[in-house]
Amino acid sequence: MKSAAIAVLAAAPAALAAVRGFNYASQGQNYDTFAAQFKTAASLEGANDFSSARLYTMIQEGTTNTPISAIKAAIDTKTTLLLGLWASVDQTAFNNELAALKSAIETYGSDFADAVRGISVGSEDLYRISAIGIENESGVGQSPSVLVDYIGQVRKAIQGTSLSSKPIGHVDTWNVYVNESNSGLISACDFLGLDEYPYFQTTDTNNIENGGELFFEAYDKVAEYAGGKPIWITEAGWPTSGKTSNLAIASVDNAETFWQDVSCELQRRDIDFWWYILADSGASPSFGVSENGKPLYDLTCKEPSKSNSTSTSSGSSNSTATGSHGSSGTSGASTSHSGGATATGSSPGGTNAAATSPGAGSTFATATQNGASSTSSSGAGSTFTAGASHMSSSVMGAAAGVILAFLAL
Ligand SMILES: *[C@@H]1O[C@H](CO)[C@@H](O)[C@H](O)[C@H]1NC(C)=O
Ligand SMILES: *[C@@H]1O[C@H](CO)[C@@H](O)[C@H](O)[C@H]1NC(C)=O
Ligand SMILES: *[C@@H]1O[C@H](CO)[C@@H](O)[C@H](O)[C@H]1NC(C)=O
Ligand SMILES: CC(=O)N[C@H]1CO[C@H](CO)[C@@H](O)[C@@H]1O
Repeated sequence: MKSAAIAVLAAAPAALAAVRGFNYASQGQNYDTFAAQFKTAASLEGANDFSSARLYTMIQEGTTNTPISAIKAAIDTKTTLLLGLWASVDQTAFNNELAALKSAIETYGSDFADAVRGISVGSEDLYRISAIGIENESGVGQSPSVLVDYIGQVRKAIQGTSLSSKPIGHVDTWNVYVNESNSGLISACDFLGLDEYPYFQTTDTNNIENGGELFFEAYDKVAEYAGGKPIWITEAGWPTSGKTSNLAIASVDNAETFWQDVSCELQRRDIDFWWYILADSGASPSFGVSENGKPLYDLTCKEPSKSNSTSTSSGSSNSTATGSHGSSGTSGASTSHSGGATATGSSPGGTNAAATSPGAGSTFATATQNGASSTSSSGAGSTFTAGASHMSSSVMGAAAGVILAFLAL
């Protein structure tokens, strides 16, 4: 049955133009701040219609299971949504995610359905239980079998509703998808969400000149395991400031290069993606493409010329030049951006305070660096995970280490 649904989805890609946008945390956010950011993103100078929003939770911060106000803000600003249900706590917490989903369906009806691009169950849960994730103390994750069960619960929850035809998937790092133990999870998904940050691939040749190459190499590896299912880029970005990460230097120039090599290439390939991130002022490393509603660098896509690395769809001429084609198992996910946000604003190692971005009239959740990530490893790039706002800090307390707290949810 599911394969029939997938076949339908696969048969109609032309009808669905790819969407693009940014990731949005839940912390410190309300209707007004979401709406302001969505408007900023959609009209950001140089950017071509970044009017989609990826969320990490269905639940409005500070409530048990009230739908996140981003939904109404998205409907009112004609923003599309990649919904997220946080899946790394337990069934009781997941029931609240489901309750918020059902409540949003009842409350917003077809307007909601029109806005929804897809539904993601979990975010980097399997990275956090992978060998590298454990080694890097990336926090509490979830097993593939529970994720598959949760996906089934979401399928059941949307059955017979306005959302019944929406694709359901999962978000994780590339090394997770190439791990055979997770093949059941892939089978359960309609799409695979990929978070991929060459900046954090510290055991690879991750200088900016090779950034696009590493990015699409990870994409191609996941494609080998995806069984033809769509791969959406759920997080990618390069910091404008922050520490050097192996050969990766955080700078405005390099962020601009990565934007040209990756964001613009994703646009040319018509792949759905949600960039990390609209604004990130005060975080280190800081991934924001804008501040106070203004781009930090030129977001206009040029003809590919700066670098040859991403101008072909795969196997570019430089693809084997870096020696970074190690076994995929050894270069796994690296830094974890754990958004171990807690309701009290005490995420591990950092503050969760959302910052009001001066001038923009918008509140952007800040990303908080939780610790040194200089030891972060290779591979799939970082994992930006988002802690559920209802998590106790002890639950998320394990998410120390390498980690940016993104307060995503
Ligand atoms: C492969 O995936 C399983 C299940 O998610 C996990 O327990 C295991 O640690 C992973 N292997 C590696 C090398 O990360
Ligand atoms: C791109 O390719 C051209 C021609 O092969 C070469 O001269 C140039 O150095 C390359 N640029 C980069 C950045 O690799
Ligand atoms: C591609 O390889 C050429 C030489 O083979 C090199 O000059 C160029 O810098 C490389 N480009 C990238 C993006 O690595
Ligand atoms: C901080 C930390 O433990 N980093 C480790 C993350 O995982 C990679 C890959 O196993 C190690 O090389 C890092 O040392």
